[in-house]
Amino acid sequence: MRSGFAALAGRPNAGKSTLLNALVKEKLAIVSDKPETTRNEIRGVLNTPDAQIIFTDTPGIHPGAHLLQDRMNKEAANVISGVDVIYLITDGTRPYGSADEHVLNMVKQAGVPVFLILNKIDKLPKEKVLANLTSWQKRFTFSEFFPISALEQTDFSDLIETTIKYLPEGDPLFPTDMVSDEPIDFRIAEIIREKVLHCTEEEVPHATAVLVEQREVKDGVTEIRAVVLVEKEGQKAILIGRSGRMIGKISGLAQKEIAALLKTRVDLELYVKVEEEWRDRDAKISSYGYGNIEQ
Ligand SMILES: Nc1nc2c(ncn2[C@@H]2O[C@H](COP(=O)(O)OP(=O)(O)OP(=O)(O)O)[C@@H](O)[C@H]2O)c(=O)[nH]1
Ligand SMILES: [Mg+2]
Repeated sequence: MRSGFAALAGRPNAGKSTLLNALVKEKLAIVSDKPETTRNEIRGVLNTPDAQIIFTDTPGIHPGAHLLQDRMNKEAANVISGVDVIYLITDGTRPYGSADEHVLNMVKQAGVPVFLILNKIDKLPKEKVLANLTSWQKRFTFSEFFPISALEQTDFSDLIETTIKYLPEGDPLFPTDMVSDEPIDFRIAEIIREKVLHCTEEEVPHATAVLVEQREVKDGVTEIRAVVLVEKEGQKAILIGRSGRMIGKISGLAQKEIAALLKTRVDLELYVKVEEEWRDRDAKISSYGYGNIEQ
């Protein structure tokens, strides 16, 4: 029996969360086309007859102006420092840049085997895949290379079997019937935040936090009240939309997905509140559950 941790690291938008969900065959982490979607570590447990892999998704590594970004980077660094294998996930459609270099330098310091995962090959011609892998190969001695499509691929047995070989021998570290250790209210809040990310543009997605304030089951219906926080009145107006149309759309999309997660009917009440500069306030960031590492 082998068991251990594999971290998914990389620059924002590389497809880390998409890969985590594909590996455990369950949507544990929210996904969007906006960079800096994931804000904290998210674990997904995969059990095979002879191994347990604890995959850990991390926030995209990217220096930024807000304390929130600083804490997200620290969270990623902290995860990376304590695992058995690192997947460096890169967006194969984008050229190697300073963002990749930053990630690579961080990953090198961990001193554990690193797999280069070249993602989004569904959008790449074959010859580019090879050229891209060769260019990465020159920069670091990676233990393994995997060109993948986290979005379209369904069989990851090759990656999983190879990862197991790098894990130490030992008993499972988590219960074998558990896929996620994420608190349910956090998963609900993240689903709502994902719909905000999908429905809004520019600064609004980045300035949004979501907190579930109440959850109660009454006559088979889960009643949930959640607050959507933004930093400015203008952002609040965008989120509410004309005659409440935008928040209504977000609520409708979220409600469906939360109902599927909880397997009950759901009554979701959302309200929008301004919390000025929450992204630069330590206590606020912590209370929303982002970037778990304390300063
Ligand atoms: N075409 C294609 N798109 C992909 C693939 N994997 C992920 N994406 C898309 O890339 C975008 C970013 O995906 P995420 O999984 O949220 O990326 P991430 O690395 O977790 O991003 P952060 O949390 O912001 O660091 C989304 O629009 C995904 O649908 C892939 O294999 N092919
Ligand atoms: Mg992510």
